[in-house]
Amino acid sequence: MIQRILIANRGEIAVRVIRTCREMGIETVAVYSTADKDNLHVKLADQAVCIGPPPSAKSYLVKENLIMAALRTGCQAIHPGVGFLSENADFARAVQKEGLIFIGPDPDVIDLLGDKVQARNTAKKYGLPITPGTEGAVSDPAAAIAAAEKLGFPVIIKAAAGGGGKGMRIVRSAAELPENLTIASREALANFADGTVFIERYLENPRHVELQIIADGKGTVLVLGERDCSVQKRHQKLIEESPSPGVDESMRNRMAEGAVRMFRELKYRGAGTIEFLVSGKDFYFMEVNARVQVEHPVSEFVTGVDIIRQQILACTEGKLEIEPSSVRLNGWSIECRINALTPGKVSRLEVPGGPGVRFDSFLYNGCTVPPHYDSMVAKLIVHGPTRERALARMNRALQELVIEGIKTNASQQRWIINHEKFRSGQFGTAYYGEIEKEVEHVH
Ligand code: MV4
Repeated sequence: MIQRILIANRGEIAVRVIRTCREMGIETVAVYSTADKDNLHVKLADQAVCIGPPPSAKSYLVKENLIMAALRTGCQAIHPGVGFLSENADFARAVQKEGLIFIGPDPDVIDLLGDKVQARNTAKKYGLPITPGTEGAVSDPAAAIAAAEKLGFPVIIKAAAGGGGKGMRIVRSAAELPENLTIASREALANFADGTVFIERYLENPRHVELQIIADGKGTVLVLGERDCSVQKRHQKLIEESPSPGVDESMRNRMAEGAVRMFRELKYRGAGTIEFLVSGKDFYFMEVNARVQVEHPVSEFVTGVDIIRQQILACTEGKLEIEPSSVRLNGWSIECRINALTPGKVSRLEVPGGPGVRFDSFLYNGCTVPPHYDSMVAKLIVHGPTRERALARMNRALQELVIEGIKTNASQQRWIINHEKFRSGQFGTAYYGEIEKEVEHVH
């Protein structure tokens, strides 16, 4: 067993990883920018190293400084958390080159999955349904029109190096295609240093459903159920739940079967997510996220598995403590992300508690939320025997939560979950946009 891990991240996810490491008897080294010197992850870690000024491009994204900090403090591994360098294959390679363990899949696997065209073709090869689309890159306008007419409008142009919604264009007619192709490709080049784009048939208001995977890198693949992440504001997830109200046992099994084949063949190692679009009875592979995700706690609640623990074991020991056949899905879990609408000092904090409630956060009474990073400050997660009971519990927990000194979206979250559309479970990715006007009037 390794003795010490450097956590190349900040805030809530760094705190989450530190907690599991301590339970495993693994020492932790936190890193922090000067804006984060009093952050909770710095206080909870065994040691902390300052890695630069507030802008993440000069601190949390500087690969050499992170690796240097790990070497100087005698770490054997680096956990990248979420965001920042968590899916950066060059970082993973540089970590390995120094003899350190990167807590994630192989750099070549990260590269393959990071290319959405290659990921689609890989998924197809292993029998997963993919959205009807071009087999590879599209650059010529005439060829694009021909392909789109074959697929049928509307279509969506996506960046091969993209993901998470950046650089996408929805196109409803052939006339609009050439200009959008140019814009999409230019945006992709500017954002991802790669202008390659491809085209898919556009599905209106699908659900976003993803499976939680943990694999040992030797062919054993655990599927910890699915999550529904359809409630999103401009590609920012707001609410996640497990199971998905739109997935039945048959669909869950078909998704899992394809996912297991794909992850086994890739010799995938650690935690990962396979994303699907769900439209009625049909599902389509979308992409793989080669990291642990923010919303992993809802899967922890329904399976009872500590995902970070299994991820660390997979990547450092090449083994898991759980048999694929022993995974059971229990009850219903919902997560509300709590985002800061303003930075500042938290003058009062009352944390919800009681049965089936979990609060993952870097907040403490008197802490400061700096303006430089992601606005998410906490995740409120509940578990109950049914969706209805979980919803009642989330309402109760949101009522108990008090955050003063900064503005948050907590009261907006209550509005979103109490809407008839959400309560009925009949919603897709368009849901938030449909109620946005109402939500923005909530204070
Ligand atoms: C789509 C789609 C409809 N049809 N692809 C958005 C994020 C990126 N990973 C892919 N996305 C979408 N791809 C086809 N062929 C709709 C979306 C989409 C979406 C997906 C998941 C969650 C929220 C979304 C909001 C708008 C669009």
